[in-house]
Amino acid sequence: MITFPDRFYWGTSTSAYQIEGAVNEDGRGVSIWDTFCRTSGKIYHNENGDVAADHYHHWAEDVDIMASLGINAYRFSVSWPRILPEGRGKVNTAGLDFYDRLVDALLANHITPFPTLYHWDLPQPLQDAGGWPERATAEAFAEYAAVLGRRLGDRVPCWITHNEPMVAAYAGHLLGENAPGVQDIFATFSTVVHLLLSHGLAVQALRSVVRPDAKIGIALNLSPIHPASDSPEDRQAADIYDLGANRIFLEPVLYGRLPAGMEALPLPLDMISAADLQTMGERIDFLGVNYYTRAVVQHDPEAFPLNAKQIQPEGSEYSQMWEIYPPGIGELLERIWNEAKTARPDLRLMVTENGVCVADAVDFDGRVRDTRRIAYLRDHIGEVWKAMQKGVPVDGYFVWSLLDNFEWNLGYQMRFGLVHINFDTLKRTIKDSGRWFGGVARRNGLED
Ligand code: IFM
Repeated sequence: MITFPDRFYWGTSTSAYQIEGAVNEDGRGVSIWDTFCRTSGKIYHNENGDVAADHYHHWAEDVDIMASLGINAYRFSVSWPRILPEGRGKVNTAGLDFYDRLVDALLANHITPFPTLYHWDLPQPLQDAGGWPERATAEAFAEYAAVLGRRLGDRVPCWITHNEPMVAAYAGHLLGENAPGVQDIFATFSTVVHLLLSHGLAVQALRSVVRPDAKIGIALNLSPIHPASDSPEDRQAADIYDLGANRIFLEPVLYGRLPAGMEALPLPLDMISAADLQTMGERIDFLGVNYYTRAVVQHDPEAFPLNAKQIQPEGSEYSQMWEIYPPGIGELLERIWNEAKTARPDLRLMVTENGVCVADAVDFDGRVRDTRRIAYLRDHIGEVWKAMQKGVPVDGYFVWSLLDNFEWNLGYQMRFGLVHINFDTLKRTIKDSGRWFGGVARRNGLED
């Protein structure tokens, strides 16, 4: 038996647009994902989040499921357009009431709420005004943080500003695969800058209104980057990939500085002032780490913009979306901690997402036998524990995801949940992995 420290958070993660549905109810405004999903050809089967898992109406049942399993933490995101339909200005009280009820139900069931302020669903009016490439959006985000903090800050002990700014910036503004579907390197860079700036402004805004002992962090998606070979070209490609995937987010957030190597890139770095860097590095209590896989990278002169491309190594095991590589989570946690421990000895780490998309279905007897998901979770939790034995201060582990949900441009075909959703009837069925993870949470550890 591997036992974790007392009060370790065993949680599940979700996000608003992926599960809530109810896009036209109780005064919610339009988000960029509502708009993007209506653009034909952008989403698998032209699906959308209009209903999703209908969590907006099933939230009490979903909380009951977590409580019945023994899960002690829940990371959800707040839909900005439910709170501020125009993005800033008039507050929609009905939207705040929804999250207020959710938070109270979680606390009543001894489940610690971890709200995330932004999981990619920007209010459309802010996009119409220029979106994240505009500095005003960062200022609007801080106003929104203060509105939420004032309403929930007396009870919520842990806050997360952004989820995966890299995806919001790169998939949304470089590749155009996610909302708002822009493809422009400069819009991408200014989005990165304003997301990081808005994170720091939101930390300041939250701290001024929430309870003084509240913990505040950000969730970054990070990966170990491995060169495809020992050649100097591939090693250099891996290094620049690491800069674009990891260091460009880690260093401003943890140390208030730009990473070395940025000056070699053709980017308008002078748009970032010293004061902005200081704001980006506003002190956080914990760093959330979302880990799914590593990246194996090869030099490729055709690959825009870094001359580096990811390859799928032969002989590995794969899920429906990525290589399965459990040692990567330990390698990543150790690396972050080894880099941070001198400058930020009080920093805590949290695995805010880890999970896998593997085909599963409800069997004839009503069970979902998702043994590959159980194996994935067990192997990754084991690697987290090994990193903790080496001194890495990890306080929690959150599975992505509680529910099967809308996997963005891949639609409903990709299932990550511990709970199966029948998207026709909205019936919830706890998968074998859900019961297994509940056992881990109740025992506070892994059985041999
Ligand atoms: O579904 C996403 C989530 O929104 C952000 N992190 C990765 C998950 C799986 O792709």
